[in-house]
Amino acid sequence: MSDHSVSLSRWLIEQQRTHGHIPASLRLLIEQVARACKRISRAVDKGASSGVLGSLQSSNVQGEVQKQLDVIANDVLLEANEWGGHLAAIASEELETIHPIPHRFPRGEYLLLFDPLDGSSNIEVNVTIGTIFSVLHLDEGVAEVQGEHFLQPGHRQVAAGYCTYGPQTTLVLSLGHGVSSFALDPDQGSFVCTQQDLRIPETTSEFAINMSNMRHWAAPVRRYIDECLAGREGPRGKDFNMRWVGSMVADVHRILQRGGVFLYPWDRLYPNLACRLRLMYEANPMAMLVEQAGGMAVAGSQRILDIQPTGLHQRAAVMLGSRDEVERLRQYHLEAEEGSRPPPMR
Ligand code: AHM
Ligand code: MG
Repeated sequence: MSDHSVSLSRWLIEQQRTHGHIPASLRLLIEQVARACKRISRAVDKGASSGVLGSLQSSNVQGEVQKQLDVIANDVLLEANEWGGHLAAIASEELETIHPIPHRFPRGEYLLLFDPLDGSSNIEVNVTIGTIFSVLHLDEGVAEVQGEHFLQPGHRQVAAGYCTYGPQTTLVLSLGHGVSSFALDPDQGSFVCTQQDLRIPETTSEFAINMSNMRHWAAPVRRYIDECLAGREGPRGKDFNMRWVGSMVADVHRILQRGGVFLYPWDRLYPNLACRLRLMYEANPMAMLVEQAGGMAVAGSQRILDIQPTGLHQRAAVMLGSRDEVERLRQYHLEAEEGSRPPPMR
């Protein structure tokens, strides 16, 4: 199914016929998220011409200055998803507490989490940004949804995805049976399936990290990057290339297409925050996509999807991408934890 004529709606129906695992309410949820992403894409496209660029006076729960488009994207996602009867509650990187579904609408069985506009520092410079989302199932028998009901480890995600707003608007999605990619056809105004069963190459010689934080990294990450930088003459015996967009969606999208490894590790720069990226809105959905595409995602020695969350807005170290490199990083962290350091792997 890669004739570019299969719409997202048809793809969802065909997935259900093939696997029998997609309830109608989950289909509606995905379609509503996709519809919201189309509206956000339009707002991003219009950019300066419609006066939506620039910062607001407000800060979000993370203490970060909000951009106008952060707030617009958040409102669009809330508005598109609260009326359909498929959700019990919503959590957003931009909101301090959860957003229960208003009583005037029926309540559904799913929980939706999102980072409405990832990479927002790139908005003004016209570099790819995106929306990241994660879907969980609400446990049975919950009368009133609270923040604690969202605190499920990432391996319990029912679906995860992101939409990039760049040269093309691309939706990448997993419902737990592989990863598919959809391009927004601007003529039809609909997403069409362009890639099925995306696979991340196991080996790579490309890494993505913010090198300016090098002095703040922990020893295993320093060791890994030092060895990459040593190139052909070093212990890895090959040269590496580096890319860093500064939008996780864009960096992960590149890795899903051609391999690579993405690192936002713990560093001393954010000692009180314990890392830059958020577990529930960024690390978990991306880890699910990467694992579903045959890659790996760890926070050090631990698999990201096994972290038991303790807070809605908690942060996590993120190392994900091509299996061989992420496994090496995991080994380096294990060795550091055990206090031994055998000769570097080749
Ligand atoms: P945001 O969700 O507020 O945009 O922050 C997350 C972004 C990621 O997309 C990106 O990988 C990282 O922050 C970039 O960080 P840095 O500014 O250190 O390069
Ligand atoms: Mg983000």
